[in-house]
Amino acid sequence: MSDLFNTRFNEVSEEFEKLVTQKNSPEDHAGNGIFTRYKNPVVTAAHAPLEWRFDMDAERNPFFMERFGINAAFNAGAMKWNDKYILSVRVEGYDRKSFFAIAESPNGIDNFRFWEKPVVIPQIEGNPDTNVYDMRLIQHEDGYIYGIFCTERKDPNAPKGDTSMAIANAGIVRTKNLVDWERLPDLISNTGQQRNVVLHPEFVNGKYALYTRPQDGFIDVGAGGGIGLGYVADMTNPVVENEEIIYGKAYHTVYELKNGLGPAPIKTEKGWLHLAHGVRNTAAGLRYVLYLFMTDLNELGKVIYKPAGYFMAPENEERVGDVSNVLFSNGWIADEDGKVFIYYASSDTRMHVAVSSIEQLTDYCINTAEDRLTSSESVKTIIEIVDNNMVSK
Ligand code: M1P
Repeated sequence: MSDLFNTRFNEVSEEFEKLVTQKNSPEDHAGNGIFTRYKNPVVTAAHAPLEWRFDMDAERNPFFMERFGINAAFNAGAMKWNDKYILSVRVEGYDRKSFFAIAESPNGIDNFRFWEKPVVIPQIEGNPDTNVYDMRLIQHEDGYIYGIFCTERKDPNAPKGDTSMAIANAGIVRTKNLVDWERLPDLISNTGQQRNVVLHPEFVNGKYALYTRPQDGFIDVGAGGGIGLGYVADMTNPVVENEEIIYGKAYHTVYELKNGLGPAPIKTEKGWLHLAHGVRNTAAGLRYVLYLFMTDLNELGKVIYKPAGYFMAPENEERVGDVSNVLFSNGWIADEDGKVFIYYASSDTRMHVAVSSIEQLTDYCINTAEDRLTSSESVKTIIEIVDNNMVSK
């Protein structure tokens, strides 16, 4: 082995071990009482195993040079599996292609390590995916773990010379061990393109319930948009029926331009707890924030609590990345003791965690006023809080 190879191998390995074993701790301020952010990102591009990136043979790689660059690690699905906290991370190479890889932590807040190899997603014959991303992991009561993700392909009707027009749809895989994945047909819906599709974890009248996000174009939702709910009789022939918008976009809100569901909802005594993202346009480009809402336990399509505005927005270094000013989440884990780990990505670049509880999140949803859509109504909300405080003095 050459000296250069040895020196670089040792340096790079040491840096890697230091990063993946780094302890995480809560931020040092009182916060808002709703959740606690943790200081360090939990998964980054630099967490990608060295074996994926380097040829470890000194003869073939005397400079110990990277052979495959990883650009980002973000938008991860999440679940608890054999007492471990599991993320299905969207890993993106320098070549712009995303793929999924499972990362595992013993405590949910640090020490995330990727499994040996990325996930192999079987391809649909004659219709391969160009790019795949944003997998939601859902443990369904039918016994399978489903991975619902966005599959993107070039639009066959793109005018000559247009190299960016694409079509998004929901790809579906399922597994029982997170290693061997069975590919099912892509979602069949008649409301245009689909992204941010999520499977509800329980049957509803014997059918699978799916949250959708119909859109007229690849980026713009157009006249479509909003979080939809539809039903599928058989996941091996996933035709969506009776799709209805349950949470639409609205003027002068944080979801004015578009919105989409994050992870599958968490069942609580007070209703289904949902985490979603809302998008608005600004002079500096699109701004993505996270918001919460709750739906009725028996009537899935009925929104019962709708706190105004955002629950989390990009802060400090979260604001900067490949696509700046973006928070996006498609994974959370509710522990048996009620603690909730919210995994969110910042600016399409890295993964973070914030910790809360079912009690805190439902309290937030139930007791935060709705958006009454005008400045004067917001002032009234504040005055109501002030007046209540005066009465209770
Ligand atoms: O770049 C921000 C996000 O944009 C898309 O989300 P949506 O369809 O809701 O606009 C997705 O590409 C997502 O991966 C990305 O984080």
